[in-house]
Amino acid sequence: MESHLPKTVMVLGADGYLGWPTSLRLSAMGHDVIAVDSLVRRRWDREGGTGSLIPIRTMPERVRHWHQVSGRTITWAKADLLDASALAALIRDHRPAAVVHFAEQRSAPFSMVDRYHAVMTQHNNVIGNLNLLFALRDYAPDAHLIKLGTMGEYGTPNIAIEEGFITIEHEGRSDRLPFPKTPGSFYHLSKVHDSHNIQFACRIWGLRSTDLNQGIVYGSATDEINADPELATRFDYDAIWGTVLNRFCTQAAVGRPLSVYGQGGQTRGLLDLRDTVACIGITLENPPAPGEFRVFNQFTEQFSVLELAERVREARDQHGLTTTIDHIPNPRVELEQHFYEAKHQALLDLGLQPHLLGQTLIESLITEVERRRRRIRPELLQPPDVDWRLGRRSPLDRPFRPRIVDDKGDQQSARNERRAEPGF
Ligand code: NAD
Ligand code: USQ
Repeated sequence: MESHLPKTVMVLGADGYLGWPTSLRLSAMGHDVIAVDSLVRRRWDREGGTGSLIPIRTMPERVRHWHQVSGRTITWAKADLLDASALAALIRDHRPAAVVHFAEQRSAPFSMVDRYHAVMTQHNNVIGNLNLLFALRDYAPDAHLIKLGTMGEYGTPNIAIEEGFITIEHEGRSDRLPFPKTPGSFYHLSKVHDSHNIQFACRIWGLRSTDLNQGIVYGSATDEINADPELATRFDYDAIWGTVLNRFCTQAAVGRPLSVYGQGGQTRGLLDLRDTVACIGITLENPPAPGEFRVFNQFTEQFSVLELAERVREARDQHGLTTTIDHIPNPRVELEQHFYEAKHQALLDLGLQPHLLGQTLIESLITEVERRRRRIRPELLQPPDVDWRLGRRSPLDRPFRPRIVDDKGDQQSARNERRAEPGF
């Protein structure tokens, strides 16, 4: 899809699983993409001993290679959203028409390790997002902020989930209010705080924003990556960063049992990586009005965790391969049997054509993983050692000294961040 109106678009978190393929897609659409990332995720990997199954290039290599194969330029800038002045300078210098904000700590288990990780997650996400709101107010108030939220903001209420808002009648009066939120981790809570801050900024400063409450993403392919594997994005499979279907496909590829937590009745919205990049493109082409805060639920199908495991098992059965499913004690505090019905109409109405999860897709994902079989580190497929009630369970090989992330100015925070205790 080529854009009718090429724009300057800033992608924050451009080195990540979703940010990189989105940067490629937006550039392919004809937009001028400014790719920004602090590279903190690569640091968290180094410190925690995790890593992408699919090898990924550095950001300078990525943008250079994209230029060679497409002739298009993605401008790369290393910056931390916690550094308010650096972020404001970027917004001031580029005056983007839109900002796509992926740049957050995105793992629920990582945020539940201990007090330090909970504070660090909320500090990174909430303060980074606040810094962005102020930079937009001051230097690009008309820009469209496309913010990645999460379906997990809503939790699993016993009523149908609307797209962001619900009309409530109470004591004879009625109002359209934000849908109630019951998130399941300190990470998911950080997204709720972001949503409130963005909605407030739209109300008081007239900013415009789309909050994309996205489900769990799976897959590693997009049109741009398929055309050139050198442009690959990261693929996580460990118990901290690996999301459920990517993890099950990796387990299946090496003949390990699929790790269903508890009964597996936990139901979630999911989508293909190709649909993530399509949704961002569609959202960008259809901006909200000034002052408008709108919410789209960004997923295409809902499955229980056990259904996902069974789908993977069936796909393997087709090839005469036996896959077992393990029910391991659930380290999280979450409902394992519950009602779930989440609306997701807005993006379909704007033209999204979903790629649905079929056996062929699961097989191609497993085949992609099998190609990297030798890079799979069995210890990363172990059950998680982060428990929602107790934090990290395994003994540490040295005393853990959590640091306080203070708020004495951004530089100080950034320094604390760099000095902070490694990983988990
Ligand atoms: P990721 O960890 O692969 O990428 C996030 C990127 O943001 C990393 O490259 C990291 O270095 C960068 N970053 C983090 N904090 C930063 C900061 N303060 N300043 C600058 N850069 C920073 O994660 P992802 O899977 O690509 O997720 C991207 C976004 O989408 C996140 O906000 C996440 O909450 C949301 N999301 C992801 C999924 C999913 O299944 N992956 C589902 C729903 C929502
Ligand atoms: N689960 C298993 N086995 C596993 C891994 C997970 O049973 O090996 C279960 C979990 O208990 C949970 C479900 O699968 O019930 C989803 O877990 P997940 O790790 O795939 O997803 P989650 O922690 O919710 O987080 C991921 C992304 C996050 C994003 C979120 C979207 O890491 O950035 O916001 O998906 S959503 O779930 O809609 O909130």
